Amino acid sequence: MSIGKSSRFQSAIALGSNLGNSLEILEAAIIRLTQIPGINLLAQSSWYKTKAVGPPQPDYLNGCAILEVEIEPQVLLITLLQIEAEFGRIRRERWGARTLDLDILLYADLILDSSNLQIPHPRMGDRAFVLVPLAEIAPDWIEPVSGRRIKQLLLDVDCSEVNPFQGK
Ligand code: PH2
Ligand code: MG
Ligand code: MG
Repeated sequence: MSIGKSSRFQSAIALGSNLGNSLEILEAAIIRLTQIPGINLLAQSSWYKTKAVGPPQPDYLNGCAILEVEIEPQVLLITLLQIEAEFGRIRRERWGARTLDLDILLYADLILDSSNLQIPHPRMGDRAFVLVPLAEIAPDWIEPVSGRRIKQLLLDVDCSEVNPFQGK
């Protein structure tokens, strides 16, 4: 796959928050993404309340979005990190609580393994908090490492701790 200047690709991203007013933060982050030149929002999942995976910490709100991007993966990563910082994210322990986490899950059918960025996200296939919202908006996207559709990957994870978010 070549990434020419005027090319457009679809990228799937995961959003998560478990510190502060997570709903407000996530909805503001979506709006912020739409303001970035070279990013268009194509689809947004609903929000899910999910039990934290990793060290003990509060439940998360999670969701996914499909972006149409005219920027390369490394530029998209920098953009997402900047937005996380704008929302007050401080990086402490790995997998610890955070106001905003924006992860690149998929970028077209690209497989990328660089020191600071792996695409597809290496743990997406194990994570119900990613697959449930992603299956809502992109069930037929083929994860290029496994060659399996998102809706197929979803069959192999336990979704019991990923619940539609009710409260507003
Ligand atoms: N993110 C993590 C670690 N654990 N657990 C849930 N439920 N949701 C997350 O977004 C999440 C997590 C690291 O990024
Ligand atoms: Mg993450
Ligand atoms: Mg992250």
